[in-house]
Amino acid sequence: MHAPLQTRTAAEALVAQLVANDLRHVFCVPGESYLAVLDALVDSGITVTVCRHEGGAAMMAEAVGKVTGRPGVCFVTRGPGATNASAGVHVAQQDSTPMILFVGQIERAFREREAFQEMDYRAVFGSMTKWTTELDDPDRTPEIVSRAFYTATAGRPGPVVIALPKDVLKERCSAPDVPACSPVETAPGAEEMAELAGLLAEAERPLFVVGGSRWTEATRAEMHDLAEAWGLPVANSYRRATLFDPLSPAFAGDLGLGPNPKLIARAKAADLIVLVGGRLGEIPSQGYTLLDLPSPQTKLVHVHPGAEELGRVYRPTLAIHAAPTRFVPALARLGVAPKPSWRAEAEAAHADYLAWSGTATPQPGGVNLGDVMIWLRENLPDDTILCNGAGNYASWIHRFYRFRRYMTHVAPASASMGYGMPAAVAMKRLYPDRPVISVNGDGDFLMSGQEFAAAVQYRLPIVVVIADNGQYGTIRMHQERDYPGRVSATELVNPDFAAYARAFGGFGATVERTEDFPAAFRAAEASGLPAIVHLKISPDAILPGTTLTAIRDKALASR
Ligand SMILES: Cc1ncc(C[n+]2csc(CCOP(=O)(O)OP(=O)(O)O)c2C)c(N)n1
Ligand SMILES: [Mg+2]
Repeated sequence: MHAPLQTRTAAEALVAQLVANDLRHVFCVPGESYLAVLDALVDSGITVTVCRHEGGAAMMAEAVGKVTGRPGVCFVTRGPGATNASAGVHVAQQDSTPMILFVGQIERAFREREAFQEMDYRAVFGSMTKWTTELDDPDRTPEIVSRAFYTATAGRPGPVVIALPKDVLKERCSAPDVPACSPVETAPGAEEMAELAGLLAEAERPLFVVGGSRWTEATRAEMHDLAEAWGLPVANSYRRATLFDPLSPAFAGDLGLGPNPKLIARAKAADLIVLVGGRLGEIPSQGYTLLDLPSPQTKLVHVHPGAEELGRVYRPTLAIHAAPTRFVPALARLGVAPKPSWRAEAEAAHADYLAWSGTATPQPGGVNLGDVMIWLRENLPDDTILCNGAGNYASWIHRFYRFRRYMTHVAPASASMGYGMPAAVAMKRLYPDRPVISVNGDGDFLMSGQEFAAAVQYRLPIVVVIADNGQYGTIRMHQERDYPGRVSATELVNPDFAAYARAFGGFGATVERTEDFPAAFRAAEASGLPAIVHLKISPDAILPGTTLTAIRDKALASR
């Protein structure tokens, strides 16, 4: 039944259209520019999470979009609210995540006077979104919101921004709701699949690389069955570790930052690379060195849901315009005769991965982050969600933690700092019954550490681990490589993070030795409160494989 005409405002129609799309959560920082929406949310059944910074709110929405494949929704106010939120919009762009950001806007009558906090959203967000628009006509509210759901999710997913003039929101909308967005699936053609069968039949050393978005748990499971049955080695792209179980015998390793050199050698020696869903961007392509560009010598099959991504960077041997959800079942239906050489490669690659991730490397200092990750992987349930942002500390996550289940890692492929804390809040709001942990660097955490207040406000018992090495370690590492001994703007004086947690109403513990971590972590869990476990890491422990001192000495020696 269509809603009765003229009885609701545009703000109410907007919220009804979100409900029609089965949206459960919105993340926001309020603003007087969109009071009418805040009011419409009151009786909507949608759960509202109020945040302390729009960057955090936008990252929370992005995290929801990432794990569910349906747009995460964020509301912020005009001007400064919108520019703060841009941090999360950029993550959604780089990570191919469906997301909708609604921004309060000045009244239509004041436009172009640079009224209070006025901005031209099309100009500001134009290069960051799939679509930026402004709602001009209250009667078009359902249409515009429906289109936002389609645009954000179709092809290569990404962010949409909709500005909402204050006066439009209060006007009457006579248009009925639009039915929920039904995702646009792109299936491969029979000709392309036949060509792929031919390429596989010729290949002795194929390597599959899974990445991007538009996967589902079922598609992932089908990819496992197929890879294991055929003996195909499968690596994951940067920050897409949950697309393949690391303990599957077909798992070849993580083609991200700081990868196993043996995996890089294997990828370079492959005679066929089948890239499913990802873009092979700067990080997984190892700074565009893995394949010749634009025309790789290695045969490359690129499977992507966005037609515009095919041939954009690499000219593939075969382009398949398809979402992983439709490609993987089509692959399973191909009459392929697996070769013994494939399985031999997969087994060797998997053995390399197990050796690379098996035991922690020695580190200077009292706390070895490798041992911490290994303890977590051995002691946390498989459905635990681990969130993080950016910094060298994440190298130990990528190398030693094992994401056994789909979407249990929520981290930005854009390597945006300050993501791990808001993402953990969003995940615990979404999945209250699953363990959620957030792993952060000291610099990283304080970019959105204020969202710890949201965790306290909503009583979310998440455990936040902070690897505190007193520096912006990643940048210090590059500094020592390029300008050895000349430290500039990378040292940090930090608060007592355990006391920080307590000041907010949470639980805090400080760990100075690896062997004290398990008890501190268990105490954090047992507190039932949002908790911070503050790890004191030696600044010299810069990467699992080397130290800051070694990097500096090497750079000095080569001068
Ligand atoms: C929003 C944002 N600003 C700056 C950077 C550049 N950057 C990348 S890692 C890093 C330092 C991270 O420091 P920390 O969180 O303490 O982790 P560590 O490297 O010390 O382990 C910086 C400044 C970034 N990736 N994102
Ligand atoms: Mg640090």
